[in-house]
Amino acid sequence: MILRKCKGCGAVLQETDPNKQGFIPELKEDSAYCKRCYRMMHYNELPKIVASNNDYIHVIDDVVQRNGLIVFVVDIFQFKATFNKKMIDKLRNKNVILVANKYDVFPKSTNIENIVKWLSHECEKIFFRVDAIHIVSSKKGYFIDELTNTIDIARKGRDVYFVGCANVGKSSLINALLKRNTSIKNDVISTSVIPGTTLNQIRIQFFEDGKYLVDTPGLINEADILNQLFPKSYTKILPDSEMKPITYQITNNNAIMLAGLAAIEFECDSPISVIVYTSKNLYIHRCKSNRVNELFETQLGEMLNPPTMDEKNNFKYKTDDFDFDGQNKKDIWFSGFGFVSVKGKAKIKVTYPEKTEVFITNAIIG
Ligand SMILES: Nc1nc2c(ncn2[C@@H]2O[C@H](COP(=O)(O)OP(=O)(O)OP(=O)(O)O)[C@@H](O)[C@H]2O)c(=O)[nH]1
Ligand SMILES: [Mg+2]
Repeated sequence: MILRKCKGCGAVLQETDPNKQGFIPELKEDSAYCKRCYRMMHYNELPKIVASNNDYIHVIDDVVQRNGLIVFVVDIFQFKATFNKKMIDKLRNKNVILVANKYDVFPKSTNIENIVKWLSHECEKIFFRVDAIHIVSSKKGYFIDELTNTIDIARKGRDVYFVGCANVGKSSLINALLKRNTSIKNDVISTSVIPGTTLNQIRIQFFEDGKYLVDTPGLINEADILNQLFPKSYTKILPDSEMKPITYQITNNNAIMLAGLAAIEFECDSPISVIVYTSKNLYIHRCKSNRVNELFETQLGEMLNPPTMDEKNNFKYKTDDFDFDGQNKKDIWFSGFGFVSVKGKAKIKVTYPEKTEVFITNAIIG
């Protein structure tokens, strides 16, 4: 018996168990999509069955053993979380093109050359060798031709595998490549805002020599804020269009709260400049540092939302202290909900959800 796979998620089609991957009520010779993918594509339904890290490990181990070109996709808005150490460890010593997707959410004024240099430096810092770096937007189709050219040169007659954390836009990128380079007009692979949409390898014959583009399930990042929220809050977290950075002149004992997700408190001798890069749907509140605890206690789920009332019970916070010497502009990255750029000398206390992470880098912009 030939196993037929769903074109949208890669699961093996089956007509016996509606609660398992690949279910289709009636399996026919020409069945292409499982019920889950059909409903995602035609009714914008969110998937209830999602990939686990077992699916990811099973597939990634197979991919790295093959002699293919690897396109390692990261989400530029969540760069530090998706430039993930576990992923990188799998990809060392392979032919890798690093692709930073979702460029459309960055302000139009952003200098792309500087971002490429910054990404290149981040790779060098951890001795991660890549053959090329590209910045793209799968959603808007930005720089897809440039990536196509690099893939054509670098693949040297081999298949091309798209790997990366869940939700970075691997499937969207393959859809964009197909729409740009073939007569296909609609998405072939299912995509959604829920991490774990792609369930198994999806192989699409693409090149003239018969070789394939291969999509894979993403590594679910346990520190991602999305894991602690319900999908209805995602629209407040994930920018769906260009971010509008907000600049603050911060004086001693000022604080900035990123809804109820984080608070950043500043101690500084002279005023410093702080720019907040988040979804424009996320409520940003500036206050005195001595009000932060009270606001967390009284306003969580109300003014400070997300988390909503339903979500806030899962939230526990931790704090980290940082000493910025004022030499270079620095970014404070939160796992999944944005970054804050700080120019100036300051002691900084960051309060954020316990299960997430905070990273400091030199500023990505400017
Ligand atoms: N703003 C923006 N959103 C994007 C872009 N590419 C993908 N997305 C969105 O990001 C979400 C995840 O996209 P997918 O293509 O499903 O991501 P994936 O990496 O295949 O995810 P998994 O299959 O879960 O591993 C979807 O809501 C997409 O619409 C982009 O270039 N810009
Ligand atoms: Mg996918």
